[in-house]
Amino acid sequence: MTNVVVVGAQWGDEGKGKIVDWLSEQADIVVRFQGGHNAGHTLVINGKTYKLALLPSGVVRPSKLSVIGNGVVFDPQAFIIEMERLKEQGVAVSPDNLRVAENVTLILPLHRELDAVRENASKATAIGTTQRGIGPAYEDKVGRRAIRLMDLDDPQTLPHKVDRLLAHHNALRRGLSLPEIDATALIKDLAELAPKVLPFADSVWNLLDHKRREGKRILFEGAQGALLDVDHGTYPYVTSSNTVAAQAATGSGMGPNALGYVLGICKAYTTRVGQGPFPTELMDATGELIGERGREFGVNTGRKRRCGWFDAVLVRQTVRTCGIHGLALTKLDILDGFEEIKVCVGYELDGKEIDHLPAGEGAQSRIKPIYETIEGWQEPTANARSWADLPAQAIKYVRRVEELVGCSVALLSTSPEREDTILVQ
Ligand code: 2SA
Ligand code: GDP
Ligand code: MG
Repeated sequence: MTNVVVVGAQWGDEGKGKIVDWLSEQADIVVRFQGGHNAGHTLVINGKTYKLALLPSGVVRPSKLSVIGNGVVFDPQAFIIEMERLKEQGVAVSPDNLRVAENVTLILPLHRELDAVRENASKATAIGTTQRGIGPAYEDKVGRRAIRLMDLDDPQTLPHKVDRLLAHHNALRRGLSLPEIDATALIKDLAELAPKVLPFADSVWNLLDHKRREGKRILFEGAQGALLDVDHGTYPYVTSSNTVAAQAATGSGMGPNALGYVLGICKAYTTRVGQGPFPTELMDATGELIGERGREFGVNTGRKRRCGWFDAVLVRQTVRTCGIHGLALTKLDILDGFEEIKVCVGYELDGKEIDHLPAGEGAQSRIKPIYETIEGWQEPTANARSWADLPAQAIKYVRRVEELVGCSVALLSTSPEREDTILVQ
């Protein structure tokens, strides 16, 4: 195995956690490179379910090194809570198996508060965020006023950094009628967190560079999906990081030549959680049925996910924006038993046919999907572990998806279980 980048090829929740877990058997190191505890990655191993948010999916395998890269936004409190929850499930997390980039941006309570205040201000302006403080933390990073992990170890510069951060936030908070934050109190809170998180801090770019030279295999674990990318997604209904595969390099401190194979994960249908355009969304009984069968609820927030048919236009686009070499097609089993299945093969925009997602919000809201209808299959694909076990019509569906998106399916997933995965030859 070369290094592998796993990215979501739709709007997230494609089953990245399951696939990263399956692949991590062959890897030495698993690296998160963007997002934060807004991610919700589900792993099911021998009937036991693990839900990860901030921690890389590699932590469930004790012999693997897990890494949180500089491109992540890191909430120290959420980190401590997640480690404790995993400990109760018998998963040990320590600096022996987890390192966090010393230059990672911190999410503070003021970010969470701001995210929630903005989201709850009006329905018209809400993005449908997870309210974890992700956006406000990335804003401070780009605004050059963020507190980073290694700052907790530097009493000389921390007070000045806190002053700079609070000059911005307290002005904002006055405008929102929120109480101002006291610098001394914030410094005290950070000092209490420091001994719990600093032991994990490391020069991650350096560590990964050394490991790579030793021939170790690195698996990069993307969060959310390419259509939630801040540049290439359905802006402004996106997350605040780059979610495309190239971010694996920037978000870990490795050069792009270290990335290797790019595996895009996509569901055999489409889901999205939060606001924003969704051309193939089904607002009917079929959409409800897919959501029910697929158990489509947010891992962290419990929000009901919107469901619709597979959109080949979108996946064809993300195959290109991510440089995807092969796809893992998940949740094929959820389509078992449908008489007919629809696939979106193009869009109509203002009376003209187009073959891509237009960039503008207005145009995105006006596009209409053009469907092709494919005959379904009545025998189950659920729990199939070999290509030979699949009904002929299901194979036809997979082959048609490949043709439409211009990329081959390398893996098929037929249940949440780690082992119900087919390597397509
Ligand atoms: P944010 O919180 O600023 O990143 O939200 C911005 C948009 O990004 C979407 N987003 C997600 N979409 C799917 N899954 C995500 N993770 C959780 C899960 C979500 C949950 O695995 O189920 O528990 O609700 C995720 N994280 C962010 C979000 O819906 C906004 O559209
Ligand atoms: P991620 O964010 O991409 O890691 O995906 P989530 O964990 O948020 O959502 C995917 C859900 O689908 C989880 O509940 C998985 O256990 C489940 N899942 C993954 N692959 C399959 C599959 O092939 N079939 C079925 N039925 N469920 C799957
Ligand atoms: Mg998820």
